[in-house]
Amino acid sequence: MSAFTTELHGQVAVVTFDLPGEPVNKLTAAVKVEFEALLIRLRDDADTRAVVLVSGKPNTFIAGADIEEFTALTTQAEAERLSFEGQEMVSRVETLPKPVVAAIHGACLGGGLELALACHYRIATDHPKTQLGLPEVQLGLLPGAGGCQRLPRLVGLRAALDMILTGKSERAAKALRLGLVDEVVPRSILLRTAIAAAERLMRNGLPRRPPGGGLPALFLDRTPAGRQLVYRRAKAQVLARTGGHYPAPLAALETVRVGLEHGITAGLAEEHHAFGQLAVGDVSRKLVQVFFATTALKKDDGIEAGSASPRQIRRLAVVGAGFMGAGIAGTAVGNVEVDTRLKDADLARVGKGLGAATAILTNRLERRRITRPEYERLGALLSGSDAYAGFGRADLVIEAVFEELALKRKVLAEVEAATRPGTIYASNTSTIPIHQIAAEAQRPEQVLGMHFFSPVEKMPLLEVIPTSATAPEAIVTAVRFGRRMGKTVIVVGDRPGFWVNRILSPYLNEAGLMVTEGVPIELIDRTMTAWGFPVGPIALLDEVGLDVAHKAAETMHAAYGDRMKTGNALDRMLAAGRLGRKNGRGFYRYRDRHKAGPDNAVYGLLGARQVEDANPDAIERRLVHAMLNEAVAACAESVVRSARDGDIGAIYGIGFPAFRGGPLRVIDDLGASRVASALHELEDQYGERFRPAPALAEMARQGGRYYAT
Ligand code: 3H9
Repeated sequence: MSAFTTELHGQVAVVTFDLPGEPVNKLTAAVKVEFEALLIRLRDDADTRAVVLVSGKPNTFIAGADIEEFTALTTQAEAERLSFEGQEMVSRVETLPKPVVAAIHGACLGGGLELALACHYRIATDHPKTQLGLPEVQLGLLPGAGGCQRLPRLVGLRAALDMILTGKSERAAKALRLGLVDEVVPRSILLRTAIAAAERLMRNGLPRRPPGGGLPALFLDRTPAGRQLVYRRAKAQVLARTGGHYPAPLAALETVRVGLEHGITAGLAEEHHAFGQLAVGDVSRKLVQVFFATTALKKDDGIEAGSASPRQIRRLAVVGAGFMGAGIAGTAVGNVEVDTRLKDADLARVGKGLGAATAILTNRLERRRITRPEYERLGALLSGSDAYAGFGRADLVIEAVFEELALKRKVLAEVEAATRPGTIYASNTSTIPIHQIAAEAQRPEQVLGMHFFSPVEKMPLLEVIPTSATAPEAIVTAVRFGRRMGKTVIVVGDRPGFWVNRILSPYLNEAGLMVTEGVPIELIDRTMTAWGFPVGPIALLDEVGLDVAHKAAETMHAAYGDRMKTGNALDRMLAAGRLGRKNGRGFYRYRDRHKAGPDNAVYGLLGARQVEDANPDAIERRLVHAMLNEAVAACAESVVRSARDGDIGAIYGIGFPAFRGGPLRVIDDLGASRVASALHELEDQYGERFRPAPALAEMARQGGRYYAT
């Protein structure tokens, strides 16, 4: 079946791209062949004087090259050829002797945007689903179909680098401001406007565009010295952001540079060469696996497919208006547009919570993500109370009160009394097992956990935790609701700490122990950020709050015994009134809530003397292996349903370096026996907490792996 259909409107051929049997349009090898043949026909057809390219899919223009084809690439030469052929196809659009107009509605990404860039005119709809971007670096690649060449020429060097090096996409309004599209229209008139534009170009010739980038571009984009400055700054920013672990943005920067300094032919050659190298590299392989795992999770409801249907959530209630509760309320209102009631014990707290929830919307308004009328409309969905007024109408209640079992049980009982029998109750606990919270519940089948991460509006993960009594309908409802909040959702087992905090606990404990041994705080953090974590473990403790971390550590110790025993670092820090960033005193010093260097007074407080010759390799080995070992133990207890869920949970929940693919991929890459023998050595040196989990020893014996490939 054909991917393209053509219909003549006067002398304008409207080409509709609708890849049969696929949810999105993508540029597969077969599509490229068909499209090139179509271009020749259009060129030779005397009745056609202009072309409009439009998509037949509901929410995608073109999602880019077919990422699945990348997984079949085995050699650099093959990958180079794929990019070269993409460049050729796109060039044929640009050099078609008839104007081509791209009529863009929905995602216009990667190769899709590169194709649109080669068209002679671009019109986009003002719909939020319309996003234009070059996300290739997020897959460890660079735009390989001419995007590194055409984008800077169209929008200016700085704006192009901002898009290419981060992979972020832009909505239509911003795209118009950048000069990336020529017009923005409502969806209802997209086709009509595109045909009119094609007729105009047919009559008047191609538009002349001023070079992009505005006034500052006069120096920065259009003089060699200015551009050198931009390249240098961009490189420094990339290195600061990626720690040098991701080769793609640097290769993209070099490709853009070659293209602008030595001409488009040299640029295209550099582009397909670099694409070839990156596509068969380990980082890209890992990031592509992460992409497919994330996509698969979008369809996984955590229950046997079809065994229950999600309930509609028209009203949400959140108990606890602290930082987490307010974050949940603000994100739910902003993303799901659901009527939300925030409750706390007194009106002062409720007011503060409503303020914090509204700040999430204000931030979106300021960043022009929403309009003023949308802001007003969303704000009106938020309300607050110091009683359970209105809970009788809630479909879902999320509890986000202090992490204390007795309090959580009390709130559950109060909510059950104030709600209808069908209301789902979710606890946002970070460590306490849900079955303990639900032990006295009247309707245990409606109770589960929804563990959000802080700050809620930014962190991409949600753990949904059913108990053995939770009804499948409640599970699928919570999963779907979390997804509508914009989260990647994993359904995890009801064990203390669930998945993310379970594997984080021994890692943080070990870091705390190191400080009591006198290992420099900054060295510990620097070692782990160099390994690829976004923040080091000690800085993370300060961020989380030492009181919160201490509470969680106690729960974990009680549940798992000495393996999770904490040193006395947190006790002593708390006794000295140090709560971390929130009160400006933690392992680090803070000035105006900004980190201002490690606090050397901490060593005295912990009775430690700073070690002069601490070895980063040893630090890394201890910390990484503590986490890997716990990941194996938790997997063996079926805390996660698959290695995929475990790795995605670690990447999105704690920022485990994505280029390593997740802790379970790391174990596969190193080999279970190597991990086990490193743990044996650590056990000899530091004690039983490093004893390899029985499941790891078993894997080591059998040569077991988590993934087949
Ligand atoms: C590129 O273009 C390189 C060029 O520079 C070089 C050329 C030479 N390929 O996410 P969804 C599948 S690199 C293959 O659930 P949504 C997806 O796996 C590419 N498959 O929908 C899923 O499959 P299934 C740069 C793709 O509405 C189904 O479509 N482009 C691709 O939530 C539905 O996806 C990107 O990185 C693809 N390109 O979101 C964009 N795209 O149903 C990647 C989607 O079998 N894609 N699929 O599980 C996205 O960001 C989102 O999918 C999109 C839709 C926003 C488009």
